[in-house]
Amino acid sequence: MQSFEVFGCFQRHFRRKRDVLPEDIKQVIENYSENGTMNVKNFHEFLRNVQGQYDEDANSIFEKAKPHNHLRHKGLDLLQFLFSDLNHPLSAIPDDMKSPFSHYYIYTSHNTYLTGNQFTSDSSVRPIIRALQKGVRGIELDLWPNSTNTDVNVCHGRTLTSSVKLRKCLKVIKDYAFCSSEYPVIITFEDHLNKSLRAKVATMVTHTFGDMLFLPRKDYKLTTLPSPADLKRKIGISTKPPNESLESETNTPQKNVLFATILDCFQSKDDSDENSKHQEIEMQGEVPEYRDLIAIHAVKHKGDVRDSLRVDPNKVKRLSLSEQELVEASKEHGQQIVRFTQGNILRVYPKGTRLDSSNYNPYDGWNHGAQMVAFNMQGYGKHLWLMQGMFRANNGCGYVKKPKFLCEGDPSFRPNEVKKILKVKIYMGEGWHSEFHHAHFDYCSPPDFYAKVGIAGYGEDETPTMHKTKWIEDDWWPIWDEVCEFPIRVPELALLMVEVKDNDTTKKHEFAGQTCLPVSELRSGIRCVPLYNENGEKYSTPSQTSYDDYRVNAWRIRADSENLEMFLSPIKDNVVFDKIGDKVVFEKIGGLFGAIVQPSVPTYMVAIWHGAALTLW
Ligand SMILES: [Ca+2]
Ligand SMILES: [Ca+2]
Ligand SMILES: [Ca+2]
Repeated sequence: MQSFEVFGCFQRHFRRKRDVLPEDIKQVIENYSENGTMNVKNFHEFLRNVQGQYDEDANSIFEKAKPHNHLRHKGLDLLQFLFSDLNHPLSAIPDDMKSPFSHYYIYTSHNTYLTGNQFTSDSSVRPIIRALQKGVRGIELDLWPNSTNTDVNVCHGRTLTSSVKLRKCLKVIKDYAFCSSEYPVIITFEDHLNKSLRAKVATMVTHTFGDMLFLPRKDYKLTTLPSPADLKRKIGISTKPPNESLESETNTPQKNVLFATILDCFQSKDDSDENSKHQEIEMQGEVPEYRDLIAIHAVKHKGDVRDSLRVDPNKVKRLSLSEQELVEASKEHGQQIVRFTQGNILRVYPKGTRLDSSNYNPYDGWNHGAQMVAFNMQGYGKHLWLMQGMFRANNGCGYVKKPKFLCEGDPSFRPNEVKKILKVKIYMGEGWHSEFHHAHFDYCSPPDFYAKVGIAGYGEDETPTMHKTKWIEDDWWPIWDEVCEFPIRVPELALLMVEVKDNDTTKKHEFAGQTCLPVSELRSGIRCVPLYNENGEKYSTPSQTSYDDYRVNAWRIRADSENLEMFLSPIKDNVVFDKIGDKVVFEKIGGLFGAIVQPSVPTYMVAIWHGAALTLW
């Protein structure tokens, strides 16, 4: 009863202000619609004059937009269109995919099988599925013998993480590899096996993937890498050839080792670089069927980094460096790293002390052409947002073409010359009111949102402090209407960062959504920018939830039984569901399913306008 009184109070004092709009948007509505409704002709003019979309088929976009517009049968609600997925901020023009593999950044995960931290969390196939669904193309599996030395497990060795069977991991990789991108998946093995288990891995891999495998030439001398287009729907293995791998002495990862020993192992060694001396003995002979599977040979970095970075004209290789080794090497040998990455593959991985699955600045690797900047995808925070932002480019296919100066050297490259001024006007925010409890942000009043806008990028492109808008007091529908400008020197590597927070005077400001967008793909015009939560999960749009979305949600649940309760709890009363094996089967028994599902998957959107005030490139 009391909560109703409070709710009433909110209704009286803080009415929804949908009729209040930024001036520019009011103008557009006035110029291109009649009472907010557009016909095809209005729509065509609007796309051309406001959005700068000259070549698009206005009729087909109009038709696609209309079904969401149930209330108006004749035209298109302009405001509704502005806030729809069809008005997304990125151009969908694909990169050239026919250059050698080394000319692309590859969306790469670190210890892909871990569900949480690097020390005590469970190993599972679920994070592998999730990574593949997000378009991740580099999957890492650490191979260890089981306790009886008869089978191969995947786990983070010498920690308290649980293990999962390699067989299961390979199976889900086969099933999900191309569910969101048809470009090749690279599995990197960190191999702690003996000879007989390697033979077993070879059989398992061949048996599971069959024709999907990208196999190297028999003489092991891959001199130029094929292109991602050449390898569509292929899976490649990259690891150290057996005689360069370590032979584990104890073979079994010890789960009950003392904390001190574990800590020691983290500090002295990182996980893909097996330099732990007592573990290393020479390989006795080799397993040709295992070696034959390795598409890209990995080499171990030891000693002088200049030796590791030496380019062998007769053989392409993959080198792994920890984030610290990379930073250290780039101080003196930046140019050599760039030269190495023009024809070879460099993988960078998080330092071993990141037990909490945090990440590092991906630009340390990208600026030097490192293709595989491996991240803890189950992590969170700004660095992960940048990674996710970078791979929104190129239709999210998991490969992004590196800039020319990194691929082949470009004598005309001037890192200090401003090539473009990006002008961003941030208009308004929308969507929080329907998803959050009225007291979520502030206990006694509506939230006070502000937005932060900035650039992450090469060298000086990085904005030292983000532009912060004024905060709009007590309003679920903030209108900021503020302009900021960013000079950009290397647009190919720049990311536009947007973050929304609730301003508070007494405590830490609450997070309310974020996104990062590749500047080179930004479309001009008034655009709808979907925001993501702290883990980078996307929110979907309530008004557009259809029966298909409902099935997609069900499928997500199947892939993610961990979150089963979270998803199911709000919909339990209206659907019948059943669990058969890993599958959850739904049956709708009444009610509008979309509306019921939606509270657990909110939408936050910010409309922005941007345009290049000055384009010099
Ligand atoms: Ca607050
Ligand atoms: Ca407030
Ligand atoms: Ca507040």
